[in-house]
Amino acid sequence: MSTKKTKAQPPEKLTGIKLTDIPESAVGTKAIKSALNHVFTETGVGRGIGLLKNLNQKDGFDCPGCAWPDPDEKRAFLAEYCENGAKAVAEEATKNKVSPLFFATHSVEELSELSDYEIGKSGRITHPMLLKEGSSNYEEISWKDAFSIIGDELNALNSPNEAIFYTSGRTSNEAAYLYQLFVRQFGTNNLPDCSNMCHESSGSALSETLGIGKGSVTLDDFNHADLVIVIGQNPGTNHPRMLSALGETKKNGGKIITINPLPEVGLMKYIDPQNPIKWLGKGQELTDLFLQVKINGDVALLKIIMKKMKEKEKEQPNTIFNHDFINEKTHGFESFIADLDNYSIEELLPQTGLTLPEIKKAAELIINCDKIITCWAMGLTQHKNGVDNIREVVNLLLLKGSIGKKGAGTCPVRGHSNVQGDRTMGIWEKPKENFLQALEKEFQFNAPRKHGYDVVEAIEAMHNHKAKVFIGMGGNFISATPDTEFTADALRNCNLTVHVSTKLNRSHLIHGKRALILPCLGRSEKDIQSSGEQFVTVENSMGVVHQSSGHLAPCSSELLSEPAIVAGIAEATLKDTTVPWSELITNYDLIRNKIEATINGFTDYNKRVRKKGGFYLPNNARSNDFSPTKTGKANFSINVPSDITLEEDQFILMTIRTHDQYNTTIYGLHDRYRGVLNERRVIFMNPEDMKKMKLSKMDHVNLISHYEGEQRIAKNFLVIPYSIPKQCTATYFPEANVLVPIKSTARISNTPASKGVIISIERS
Ligand SMILES: Nc1nc2c(c(=O)[nH]1)N[C@H]1C(S)=C(S)[C@@H](COP(=O)(O)OP(=O)(O)OC[C@H]3O[C@@H](n4cnc5c(=O)[nH]c(N)nc54)[C@H](O)[C@@H]3O)O[C@H]1N2
Ligand SMILES: Nc1nc2c(c(=O)[nH]1)N[C@H]1C(S)=C(S)[C@@H](COP(=O)(O)OP(=O)(O)OC[C@H]3O[C@@H](n4cnc5c(=O)[nH]c(N)nc54)[C@H](O)[C@@H]3O)O[C@H]1N2
Ligand SMILES: [Mo]
Repeated sequence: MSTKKTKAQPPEKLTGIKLTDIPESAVGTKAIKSALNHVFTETGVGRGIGLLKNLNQKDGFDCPGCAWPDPDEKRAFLAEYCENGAKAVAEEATKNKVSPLFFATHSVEELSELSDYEIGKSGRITHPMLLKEGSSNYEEISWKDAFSIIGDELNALNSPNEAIFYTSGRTSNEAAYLYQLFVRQFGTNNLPDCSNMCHESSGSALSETLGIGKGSVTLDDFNHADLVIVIGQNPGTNHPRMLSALGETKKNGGKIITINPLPEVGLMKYIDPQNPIKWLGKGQELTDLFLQVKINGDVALLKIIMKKMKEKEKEQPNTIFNHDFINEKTHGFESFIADLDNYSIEELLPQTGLTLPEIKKAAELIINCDKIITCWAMGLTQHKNGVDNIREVVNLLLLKGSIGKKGAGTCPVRGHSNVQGDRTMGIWEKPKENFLQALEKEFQFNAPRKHGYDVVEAIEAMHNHKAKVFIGMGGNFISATPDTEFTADALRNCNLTVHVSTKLNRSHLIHGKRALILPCLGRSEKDIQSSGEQFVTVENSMGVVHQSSGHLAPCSSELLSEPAIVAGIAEATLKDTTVPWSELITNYDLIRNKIEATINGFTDYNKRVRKKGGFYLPNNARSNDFSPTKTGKANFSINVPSDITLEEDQFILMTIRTHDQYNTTIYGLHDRYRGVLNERRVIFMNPEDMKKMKLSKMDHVNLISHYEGEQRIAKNFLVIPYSIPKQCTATYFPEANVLVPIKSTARISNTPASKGVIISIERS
């Protein structure tokens, strides 16, 4: 018996780095080779081909890789996948199994010594498992007993608000809907989700300014745009299928501006994966203008651009701004435009790290275009002023009237494949009143009104012993969240930690007094219930709801579907519930009927979702209607540039993804597009900064973060000289999460500022 603390952070050991040239373009044959390699090694050739054939086809399953939409019409056989999508499905369809025998022969302590890569490669979990109090190994448990443990622990709490119900973004609409319904019938809104760490800043900014927390564009808009601005996003790695859309923009004469501290390979040049003839060539140039902005210099940059536009408008009145749109559709123009005078270019310019002529070029491009799309991801959201970043993007679009028309609008590119759908289904700690009323009417109960905890608040509550049970519907909480050691202590304080998972991950090893692992079916697997084979539904980044059905045999006969697991927990917990949980599981059409009855936009859900390609949800911003905002109009807003000040020897650190990981799932140890192979513990630095610090390539360093007098340390990283602005650095998460202070979050959205960590660097 052991109660030793398990390791919350990945090992500090280095793995044997190899540096290579940075490739000139993204995708192409190398990507296809890498994809097939991952698929066939993990799954075997037969299962592998079956997998790829069905990926993102209209009658196949939705790629769990990202939320980028599929073309509405043409879909090429074996083509609507990308290298990283293929890796994602290979990871799930692996032949490796984590069985009860595996757990009997590996203690939690021993497993926690492994790297995240090794933990993930152990394979798929095959049976429900229990870690008893004081025990060193997980043991097999029946589903029935697992559900009663959860029910008993939940019912023993002093208040429902002492339980946390986390969701990651792969959960289907059906499972998410049942989950939030169960949680609200239990009596709390403690429904934090991965969105809190992801696009929460986008949701906050867009709801306030445009009246909908989602993006406004469709895939077809990329065919019609004059200009696409890609800011704070690395699609070459994280949304490779987006490169095809950008390729279409270019083909139709549109331009692309990229704003990023790093010259990310995919954005510079790419080779169309769907056009084998082009694989032989050098690839297509994507970016017309690259602005290598300093980390968190975006508001300053956008303000300079808009000041330049304002100057031009003064010179040539009524030619630059879209006054018809501004007058008819917006609110707050006068005060916004006046506020621009509060900043001088001289004061803003150093924050951007750019030259004025470069920025003028961007302003000119913008001035000359009417149909502008702006795409963004974590480079904007995960900053203290993350909400400001996005509202400033909206200001720019509003000045040009570039929203609610073809070829123009907002495009927050989502991460997890159903993270947007989960929100639509009510996974939110701050539910809207009309949604709760609809639930109450349909299910005859009193829904709680008090707002629940978001991710950061949930961690703090567990740390303060205010929350005692943690349930995770997917995800990897310990490795995804900030301030690793603080969060680990928070989880260790719990009476019970439960994870509904496909694969083993570190969150199973950083546990409460007791812990449960509940293994579920993955997206690629057949889901058979008493009425027959089921499909689930998901919503992509552009608001299209469609089917997803797996074709592979489940990796173990013991697995339950996520909806069935929720129903099991609900029945074991709720004494008198008005929901026929078991019956709803027999046929998911019944769940969809309930969704239709309570959520807007799902009329004829079961019929419409059976049409190939699915259907679009209503989107007011897309329809040029901003009435849902507080003013009834699209709102200009006043935003502040970065307030980060660095001391002489300090740097700003962004924690980003390699080309070989999916969030906390580490597919491999390479970051091919940045020329780093077989090592994750690296820090990218500007060569001049290195000189100043007397650091050489491959020197070993420790990273120390500084926040309100507190210090946090991550040890043993290798210095890599890279094209990055001065005083800016980059490394990977989850290794660097230990440096992100729990209290360092974005205003309004409370998203951890994991792209804006202040660090110093010391030799190790
Ligand atoms: N293969 C793969 N695909 C994924 C994921 C994955 O891990 N692997 N994760 C999924 C998820 S959940 C998400 S949310 C998305 C994430 O997709 P991204 O947001 O593209 O992912 P990050 O690696 O966090 O990259 C952030 C980008 O923003 C830039 N950046 C950082 N700070 C700033 C800044 O201050 N200003 C500007 N202008 N740029 C900045 C970085 O240089 C980097 O290019 O991808 C999804 N898709
Ligand atoms: N420092 C730093 N931290 C970050 C970020 C960053 O950029 N920097 N990014 C943040 C972002 S954008 C996000 S979205 C979060 C991600 O946070 P999470 O969503 O919590 O993390 P993931 O790594 O995506 O979760 C992976 C786990 O999900 C489980 N899983 C996979 N598929 C399924 C399934 O179909 N069903 C179920 N039940 N489980 C499944 C597997 O067990 C796997 O180990 O991390 C955030 N953390
Ligand atoms: Mo995300």
